Amino acid sequence: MKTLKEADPEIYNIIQREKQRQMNGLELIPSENLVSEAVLEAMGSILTNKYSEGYPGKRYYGGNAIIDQAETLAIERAKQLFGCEHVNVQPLSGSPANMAVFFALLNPSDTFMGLDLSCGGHLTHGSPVSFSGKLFKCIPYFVDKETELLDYDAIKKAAIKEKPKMILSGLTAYPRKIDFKAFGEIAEEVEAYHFADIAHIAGLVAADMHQSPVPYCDVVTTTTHKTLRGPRGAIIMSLTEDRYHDKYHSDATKNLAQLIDFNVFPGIQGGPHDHTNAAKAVAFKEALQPQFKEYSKQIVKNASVLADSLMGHGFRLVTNGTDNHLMLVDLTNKNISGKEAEVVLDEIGIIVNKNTIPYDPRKPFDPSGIRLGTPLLTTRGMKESEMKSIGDFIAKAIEHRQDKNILENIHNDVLALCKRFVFYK
Ligand code: DSN
Repeated sequence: MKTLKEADPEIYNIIQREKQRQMNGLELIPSENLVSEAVLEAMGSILTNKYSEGYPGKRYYGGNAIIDQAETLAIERAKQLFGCEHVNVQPLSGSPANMAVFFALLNPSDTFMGLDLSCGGHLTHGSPVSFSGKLFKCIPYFVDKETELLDYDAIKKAAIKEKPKMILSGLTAYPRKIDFKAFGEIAEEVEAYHFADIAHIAGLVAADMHQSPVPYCDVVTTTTHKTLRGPRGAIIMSLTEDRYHDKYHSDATKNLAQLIDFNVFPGIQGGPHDHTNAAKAVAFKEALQPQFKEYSKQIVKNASVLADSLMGHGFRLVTNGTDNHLMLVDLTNKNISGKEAEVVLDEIGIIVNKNTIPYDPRKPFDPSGIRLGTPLLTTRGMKESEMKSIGDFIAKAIEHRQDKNILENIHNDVLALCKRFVFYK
């Protein structure tokens, strides 16, 4: 970054300091990852200079023949990776991708079902503070109070009663596998669209470490920067034909794929970010390599070992464990809130996020839990033994949170571990 260093030392220094922070800490936020130098280079390329409103072969600006090739590569690789019929690679991020799907499938005030935020859903799955809850009627479903698992019978009963036009499956803080087939069957029974948001688990799906929703869905969205390990952004996958066209779109002339595209651009976005879309193509190529399967397997193994390590120290995990990349720790029995734990851990270089647990008696800004995940540390090359140590560090730090000397010692252990796994030199 020689040029940046000279032109804008302030920003250059901020980037250097953030790089040091990323390398000197243990980032356990399950939605974060580290992208390759190749992805960074595509993102930082001159493709950022172009305007390309429209789609390959149908642009509103001249000079797009080369950009068309990049976007087409991204589309074709995504199709290969997920085995889907149609892909739109232009969404700027997960929320806009979801918004385009809502606008494509529903009319304002239409009813849909989504997993409540407090039980592991996302803001765009019907929260009253998001467009999804403001413009549409959300009937939330919840996890079972005892098992903390999705209860497919209860979801089916609610679907039969409420007759939603769309059922949204997906998670941001649910530590178990999702049965997309079961969701698909429920949706089919009530003639609702099935829309899955696989932002968190897309990398696991691509690597066959999680059931794919693609055969059981009308539409699937994912961000590209979480387990998929690409640039910040999103894609929308869909069937080409609209299964419920006559029922819901009898006056429309577009099939499902065209509806999705039309609602991304011109519906909610203008020009695509061609540099990011090229970086998506690079990340999809990486995810198509056999090493990516190994990486995804290791994410899940690491999460399982970290979960066991924490439970061994007396932490209660929501659902008593994990079978994906993340876990939710209920801190109630440790007499510390999620917010306090986040701060204590931050001070010793362990980065987590406070999170509600299902049926949390506390408020979202100071909830009972923390959420941890292993995609980023797995990218750094850490394996089972490091996960076991990280569980020990967390337990010791929380137990001795008033003891500055002990905290300093753990911080030194964290730094020593980080130095063994430097990703960005
Ligand atoms: N903000 C993301 C997460 O952390 O789970 C969801 O989009």
